Amino acid sequence: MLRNAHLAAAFAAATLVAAPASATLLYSNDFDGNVSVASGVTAVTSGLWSTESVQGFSADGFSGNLLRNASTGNPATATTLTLSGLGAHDSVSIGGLLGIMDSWDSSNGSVSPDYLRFYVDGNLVLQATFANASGSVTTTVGTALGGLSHRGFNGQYADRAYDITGDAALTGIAHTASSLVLSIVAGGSGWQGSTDESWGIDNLRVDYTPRQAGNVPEPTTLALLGLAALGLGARRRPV
Ligand SMILES: [Ca+2]
Ligand SMILES: [Ca+2]
Ligand SMILES: [Ca+2]
Repeated sequence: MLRNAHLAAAFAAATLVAAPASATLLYSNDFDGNVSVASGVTAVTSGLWSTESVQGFSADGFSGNLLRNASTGNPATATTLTLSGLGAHDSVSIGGLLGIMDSWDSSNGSVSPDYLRFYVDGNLVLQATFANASGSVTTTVGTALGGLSHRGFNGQYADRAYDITGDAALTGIAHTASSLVLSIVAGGSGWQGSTDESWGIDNLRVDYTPRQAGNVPEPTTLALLGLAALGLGARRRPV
């Protein structure tokens, strides 16, 4: 009975401290002047951060202005966000609304491949392509909104919209460093950019999962478990 009581107490303690941590906002930007940065965190933007009206993307929940990156080159000019001063954490997640504008040519279209890539600390976490004008491969990033339809910008071509929040590749990215560099950049040997193909983002957000005591078993918990195991061993010894 004593053994069981010890084990029950030890496992109860382990269960209590191992409660899952919840995602917490690190940074958000609606590109309409509302930027939120977690307390103690510094946000620095670099590369391309120009904004313009969301036009027809308003039907998909975009609002006011969005960041639009229409740069050319391979790779094109990145949109980069550097966050520093992060507290202890185990993972980060990236969310927002993504606009894929005009004549993207997929990875197997007429002037292709066209890729959109997300990097965290220089590591590629997501590579996506979209068959807006030619080709046949389209990556669903998160949840597709509204299908392939004209939303403005270059009126000759249809656009796509996604809610990237919750995308498997952008959620729960293992990360523990005190700084984070998020880069979003288009490229590929078929990337034309400019008004031919571009991308935009609205309501960009980065969340992290603060490390709680229970994310790693505390020494006291291990000691309790050890004591319980010792008790079990003692009980099993022949008298
Ligand atoms: Ca906006
Ligand atoms: Ca094109
Ligand atoms: Ca292209």
